[in-house]
Amino acid sequence: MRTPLSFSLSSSVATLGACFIALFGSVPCLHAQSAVDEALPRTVPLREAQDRNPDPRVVEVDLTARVARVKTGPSQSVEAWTYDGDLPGPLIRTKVGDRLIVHFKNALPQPTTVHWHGIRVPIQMDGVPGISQPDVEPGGSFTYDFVVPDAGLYWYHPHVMSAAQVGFGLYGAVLVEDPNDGITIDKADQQVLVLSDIAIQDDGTLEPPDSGGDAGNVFGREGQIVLVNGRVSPSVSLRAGTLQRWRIVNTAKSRYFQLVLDGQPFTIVGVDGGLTTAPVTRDQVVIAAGERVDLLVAPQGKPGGQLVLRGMPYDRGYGSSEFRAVEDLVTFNFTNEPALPNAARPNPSRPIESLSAEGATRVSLELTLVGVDGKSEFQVNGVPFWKSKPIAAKPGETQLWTITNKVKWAHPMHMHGFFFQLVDEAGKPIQPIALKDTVDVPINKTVRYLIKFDDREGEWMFHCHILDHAEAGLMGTVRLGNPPPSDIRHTHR
Ligand SMILES: [Cu+2]
Repeated sequence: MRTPLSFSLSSSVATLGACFIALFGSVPCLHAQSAVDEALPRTVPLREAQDRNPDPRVVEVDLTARVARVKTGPSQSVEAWTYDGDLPGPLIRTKVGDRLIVHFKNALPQPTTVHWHGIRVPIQMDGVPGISQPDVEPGGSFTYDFVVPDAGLYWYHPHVMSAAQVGFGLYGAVLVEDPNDGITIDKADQQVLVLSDIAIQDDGTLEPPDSGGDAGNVFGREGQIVLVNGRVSPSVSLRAGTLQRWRIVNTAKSRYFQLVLDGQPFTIVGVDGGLTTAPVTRDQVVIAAGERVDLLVAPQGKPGGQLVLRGMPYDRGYGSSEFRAVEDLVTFNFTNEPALPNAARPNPSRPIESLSAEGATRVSLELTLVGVDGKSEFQVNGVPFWKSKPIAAKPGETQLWTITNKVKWAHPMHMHGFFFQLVDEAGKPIQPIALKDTVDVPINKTVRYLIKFDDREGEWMFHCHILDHAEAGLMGTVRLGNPPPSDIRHTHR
């Protein structure tokens, strides 16, 4: 039997509230007491992978997925699933055009793979079992080897039992730098921030990935402990007014981050696929699961005082903001030096050729949520992933995608392997032009984008990056060119 699930859910908002709290738990007070100022770093530390190749254009690293006890605060730790024993995994730093070689080993008790979110890799390197490669079995290994063609901040995570494995701690960032991007900011003031959360039970172990049952799938499970580069509410120390560049990725499996800095402005210079055609200034920034932002900010305040970067409650469905606390993400302790005056910020501009909707093939997706045999199912055009047919595309073809969200939950929709450009109802580019691979499709809203496929034939995934939604059906594929048939729909059911 098939019924629109929204009826049964909306009838009992109070029950949902209780459910939400049960799912996400109360937020424990884990804020670390800041140490003396001089002991504090200027940016939140993030371990980097060691490049063991002397060739300046080749970055070659080892990466092992394994269970390890990680510290999340001065007196808290958890046995998490990690890359190289760290939460998050090590930052892989490359320059645009470099060749990246990753010798990956699986020391987990489960099969896994590595997907390189946002990087335009060949299909064989995309990390999707059944399409790209076989599962990397426990004790097995796989070498990822590709060129990083576009500057920007990207990230890596498994594409096997993603909701469970990402939720357990498997994620890390890849920074692809362009030394000539025109942003001259001291290296010491360039910061990569990996935002995530983790769900830890009262007994100190990881929460099972199916906690909360069907309602958990519909809500999209959030961890009650919010992490910034693996730490709870870290503190840094810098001189007030110091101009910084923050490249931020949201690796949480469901949570959105709505950032505010006490009303101080962020200059957003880039998003998923690097710099946009022009910066925009905002006093808050929402980063949906999977998205990235590149922003300039000069935290201001009294010398010797404090300023806190906060995550404000964000409603991504069913009033979910009501069940959340304000999160202190990073505390800035200003030194006693006089504040630097607000200086003009770099104003980088990157030419991006806008795609044209003229002659583009129309593709329409309608996202729905239904109950099937007492179980919630997310559907694209009336079918869950395992019953779907691939969308056909030809090399060189431009498509205009119209995604309509008829669910009372927002969905950050991610396309593997390709960037897209957002357009309005008339098919005209939304300014500034940006290269995106993940876009939030808000509740009851429609998002449109143009996507141009190149000659990397293969079957490419697209899916909601609320990973519980993806696994409950909100996925699909594009069959570009004439790749061999895949059994992806069987491996994902
Ligand atoms: Cu979703």
